[in-house]
Amino acid sequence: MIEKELKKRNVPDLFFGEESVSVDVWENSIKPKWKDILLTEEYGFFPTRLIPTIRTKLNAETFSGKATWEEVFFTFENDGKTHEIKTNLIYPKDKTDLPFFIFLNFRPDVPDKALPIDFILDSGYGVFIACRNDITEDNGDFESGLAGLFKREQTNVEYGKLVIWAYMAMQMMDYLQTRAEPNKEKIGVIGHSRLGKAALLAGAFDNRFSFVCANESGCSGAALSRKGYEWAEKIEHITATFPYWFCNNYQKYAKNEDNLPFDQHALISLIAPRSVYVGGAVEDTWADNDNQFLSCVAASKVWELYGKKGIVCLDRLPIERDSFMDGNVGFFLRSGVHSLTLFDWETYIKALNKKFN
Ligand code: GTR
Repeated sequence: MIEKELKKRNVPDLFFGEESVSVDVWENSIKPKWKDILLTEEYGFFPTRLIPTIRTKLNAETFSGKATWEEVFFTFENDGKTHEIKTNLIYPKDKTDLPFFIFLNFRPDVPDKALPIDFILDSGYGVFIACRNDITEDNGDFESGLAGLFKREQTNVEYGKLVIWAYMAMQMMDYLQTRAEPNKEKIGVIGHSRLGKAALLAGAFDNRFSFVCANESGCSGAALSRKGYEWAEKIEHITATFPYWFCNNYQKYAKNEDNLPFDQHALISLIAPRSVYVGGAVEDTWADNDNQFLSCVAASKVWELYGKKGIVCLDRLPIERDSFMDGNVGFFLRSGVHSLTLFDWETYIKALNKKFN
């Protein structure tokens, strides 16, 4: 049944029609092509990697004495302009070898009332948080914030804001490499919705992320764009409301999905053979859960190429409370609405504990 559903979408073949592809051919020839297509047609190219100056400040508040909380300030300088971003590093006290989340968050608050920090710390995970608007404002202004440091040419392939958020996640990854607390093989990235799209982008373009949690990332995130339901978000909606998340070329595909030279399974496939977990909520129909799931299914063949399991699921479209989290590509569909909840964190951490055991 899943095959039939996928056939209806007629998404481009990840191997460009080649029958027997080796890991070497995938990594050295096919994967770079997909990267180029996705950046050219959808997200825009990443700007130059800057080397920030970093200072840290130990915070007195320590989450009931069980955690260390440091504020980490990244100062970026380019072309005579500077921008400072405050991030928050919170981890179980006096511990090393920790798995870590780089978390792209909507809000700057610490503690953030929507973040189950106790649960994360008690599970033995560290979290390194940056707020989207501190990185670069979530609007069409490319003159301020991190986006404002680069000379943005007026071309159709210049980065949108999703790329800038992903860029910051990579910078945070650079910094975590210099720290003793994280286990460098166990650092991943998590984001919800638009920041789930950015998390996928970061994981797809930086192999150091050992996992990606893309919560309800939907249109232009995990969800296939072809044959979206009438009630779900489509390229025509997202490019009208949030044109600045993408490069200009993406506009060409509004109401024109069938002519996309890619689909979102290509983005997911770039994460192979690492782990990617896609979360959906049954009432979040705007994010098109069937198409998020089918994208995971379509991407899975790249994991198989590495001799690894992609998604392990039933042969049907997902229903409420499904949890297909045993493979390296995971998908679950919880009850409720669009949000990053305690249940979501529990589900990701359970899968990660199994992966890392
Ligand atoms: C919506 C947008 C979605 C999703 C969401 C969010 O309005 O259409 O693609 O990203 O915002 O980020 O909360």
